[in-house]
Amino acid sequence: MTKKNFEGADQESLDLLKKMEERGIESSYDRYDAQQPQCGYGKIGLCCRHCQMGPCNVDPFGRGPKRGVCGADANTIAARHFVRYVAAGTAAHSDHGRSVAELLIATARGEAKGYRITDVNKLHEVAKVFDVSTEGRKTNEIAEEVGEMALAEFGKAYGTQKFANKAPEARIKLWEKLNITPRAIDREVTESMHRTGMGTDQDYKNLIMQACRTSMADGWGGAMIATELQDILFGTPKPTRGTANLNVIKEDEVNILVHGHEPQMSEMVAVAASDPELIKEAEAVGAKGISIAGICCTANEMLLRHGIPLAGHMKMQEMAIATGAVEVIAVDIQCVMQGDEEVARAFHTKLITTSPKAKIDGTEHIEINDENAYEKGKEVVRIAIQNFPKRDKTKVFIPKGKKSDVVVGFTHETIKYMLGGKFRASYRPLNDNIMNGRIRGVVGVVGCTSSILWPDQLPYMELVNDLIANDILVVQTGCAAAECAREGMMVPEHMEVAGPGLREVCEAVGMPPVLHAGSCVDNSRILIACSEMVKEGGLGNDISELPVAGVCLDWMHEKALAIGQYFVTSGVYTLFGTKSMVAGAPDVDKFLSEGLEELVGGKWSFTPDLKEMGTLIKDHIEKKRDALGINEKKERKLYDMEDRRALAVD
Ligand code: SF4
Ligand code: MSK
Repeated sequence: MTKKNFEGADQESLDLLKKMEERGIESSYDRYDAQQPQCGYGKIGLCCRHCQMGPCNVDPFGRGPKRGVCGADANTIAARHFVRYVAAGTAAHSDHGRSVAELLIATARGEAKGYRITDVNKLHEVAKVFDVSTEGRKTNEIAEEVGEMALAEFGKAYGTQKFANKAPEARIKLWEKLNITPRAIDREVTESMHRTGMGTDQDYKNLIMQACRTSMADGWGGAMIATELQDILFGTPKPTRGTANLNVIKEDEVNILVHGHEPQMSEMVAVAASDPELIKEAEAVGAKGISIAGICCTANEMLLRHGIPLAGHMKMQEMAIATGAVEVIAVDIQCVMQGDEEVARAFHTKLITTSPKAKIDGTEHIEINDENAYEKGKEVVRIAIQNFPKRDKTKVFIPKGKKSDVVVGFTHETIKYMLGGKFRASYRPLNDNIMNGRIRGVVGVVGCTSSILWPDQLPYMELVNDLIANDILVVQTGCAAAECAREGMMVPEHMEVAGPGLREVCEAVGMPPVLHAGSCVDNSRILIACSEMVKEGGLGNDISELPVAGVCLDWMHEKALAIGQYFVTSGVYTLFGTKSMVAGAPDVDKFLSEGLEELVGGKWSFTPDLKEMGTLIKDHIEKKRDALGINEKKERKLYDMEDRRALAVD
């Protein structure tokens, strides 16, 4: 059960939860409590609802049924459960990617008013991946063909995902040998659904191998398409300053929260909010201006590209509305709680859904598509302005606490430029610093926040500080990144917490020891960064040889499992901060945590114990360093000019 202490870390969230309780407004924490005790079978993967002879449960202690009505055993039921999670996560990221491909085509054809091709270099890079010729062609022509090629990745009859060719050669060969190179994205999701239905695939290892292939249709397919094409349209993020926490919501301005995942809607709302005519209208109703702030991964997208403030991560969405100072919360897809509607109703706030794929009963729906986004974005802003005078000032409560500064925007391109310099962008200095031990390794700390943990529990902060103190560079995305951003960990000054080696590198380059790389789909950036590290040389021939790991602590969404699975299948040791979701089937559990490593070089660990997790990560990194032969004691050489040049920023 949730412990309802209202004093502690993340006091801003706690203050708002207290206010919500005083006002009788239900939060996700109340609903989590109301759900207790949750189904024990479901928690460990032993509940099957895949046909009407069920639901079937298998008793993990052997006292009850050992099989479902159809004869499916614990391994089959748990593995099918796992595969369906991965397929759903892949579908979510990939459908997002498909929308971006469609938008790129519409933009290239001049059918999407307000959008433009922002990063032409990126367009040319992606054109190479899709074998689209660029010679003597206009940008729009190239963009249209790149968009068409990206769209074809979803349903092509033959061949495999083009972006998978960005992996190191050894990895590509391994995937081919295991027959897990992802084919068409829709095909992998469809096949997963098929194989997990009643009476089809009933071999847990065979099922998990399909989870491998499906997840890669996400990481090296749909999610990578989303990220790369968003960069073409909206710009590849560069180091940018911003602020983060609930109190970015402004007392004297029209406040609009943008929430969800696809930047299409939020970009246009942001553009509309800077329209001088609308600013005048806002002033006419007594506001000092129009303020946009983000929630969830939309917040990450907007913060990284434009420095637009981040109000909070997933589990803070209801609290942000409960400030009573939000005129409109405009949402698109994924991680939007239906509970927002009830909280908004307790205030003057209008919750507006904008995607035809994601409506909420009882809310206003303004459909935003590629053609009308700019006009509809203005409509959303205008609704917020007209709603401002209805704000009940007696209900407004914006917590005073900290507003953290952040420096964000560390894509794999930025890391290359920052470390290598503009004219010789390269991963060489990063690899060298890993080889000489100043940096022991790199860990991606990514993924969700959930209402299972009360706000004063800050697992990401604790783990990340432990890692950087041990000279491990941390790269973050998603809500995990938002938690550390709010906690003020994404500024160069946070290098104070880092170990001496990492601090030395951060000082030389002027970068934070915790790098914000973007939203959930941007985990694909981490795959590319790992591949580039391998290709740079000195750290083995495959991603599985690198001293790296991937972590998600407070995971809740199916997307997080898909991400974890594609990290594992790409050769990365991946740790999740809960008990195993297939704990009821020890064979499946063992296959995920041991068997897979023999096949794909990556493996899973599940543990809610943060200390244990820290130890597992550090031991793994040292083991990889030993295997690479870079742990042999070398005399610590003082920084010479050559080293300094290698680290210099232009
Ligand atoms: Fe039960 Fe088998 Fe149907 Fe699942 S597929 S609900 S185990 S009968
Ligand atoms: S929003 S999927 S809670 S990271 Fe991408 Fe955050 Fe997880 Fe949703």
